[in-house]
Amino acid sequence: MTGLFITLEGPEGAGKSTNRDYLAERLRSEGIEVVLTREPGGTPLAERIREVLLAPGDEQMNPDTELLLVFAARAQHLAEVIRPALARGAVVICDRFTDSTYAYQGGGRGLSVERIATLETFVQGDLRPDLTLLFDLPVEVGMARASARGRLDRFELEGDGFFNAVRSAFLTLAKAEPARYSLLDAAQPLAQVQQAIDALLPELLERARG
Ligand code: Z5A
Repeated sequence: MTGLFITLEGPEGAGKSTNRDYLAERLRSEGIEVVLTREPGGTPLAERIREVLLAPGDEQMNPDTELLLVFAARAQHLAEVIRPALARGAVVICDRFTDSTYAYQGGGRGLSVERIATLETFVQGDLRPDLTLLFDLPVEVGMARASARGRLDRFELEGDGFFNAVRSAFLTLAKAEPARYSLLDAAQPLAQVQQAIDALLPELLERARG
């Protein structure tokens, strides 16, 4: 039995976490087993790697170090949470996954796609998300939402150039794989974003039930 692997992607403040919970509730109310998780993180060890990745510090993190830490956390997460859940037929909803690596370490930091793809294959084998919801919105709207929360993490301290590159990398990924991606306008009021998610539910339920 194989479950369904759904990832939520997008820049900061796009509403991934809010809508991850919403989508999980909608699926659970239909009797589907849902495993909610996130990256970087998702296991105690991977959450410790997340803390290292997000904490601002005096020593600048080398982009290769950042890339390797992201994939180290992912290897643990896949082994402990994602693969076992998919093997028992659950729906896994993951707040960020490898598309974020292409967007942040690739688009934002300028690391090559080839280098990221090599690690993707090494860590994931042929496992890829079945469906990815991309919450797209202008950088300034997302940053205003993220800043309203208070203290900024190491990524949120980057400038507009970094975040515009991240957004543009996400849009390029979505364009390259239209069958996997659903593009949502995350600048809309929450009720409208959730209506768009509701419109995807019949197909998701059909796929989740195999
Ligand atoms: N990262 C990486 O570099 N490489 C990788 O491979 C991976 C990650 C996997 C942590 O991710 C960082 O890790 C991330 C990239 C890097 N960079 N940063 N920063 P994260 O997902 O934990 O961090 P985040 O994207 O900053 O999360 P976020 O700011 O919490 O965004 P969100 O989950 O998309 O949004 P939210 O928490 O659901 O909503 C934010 C606020 O907006 C909240 O008050 C909501 O009530 C509000 N909101 C949500 N939707 C709406 C709408 N439609 N209208 C109005 N207000 C809304």
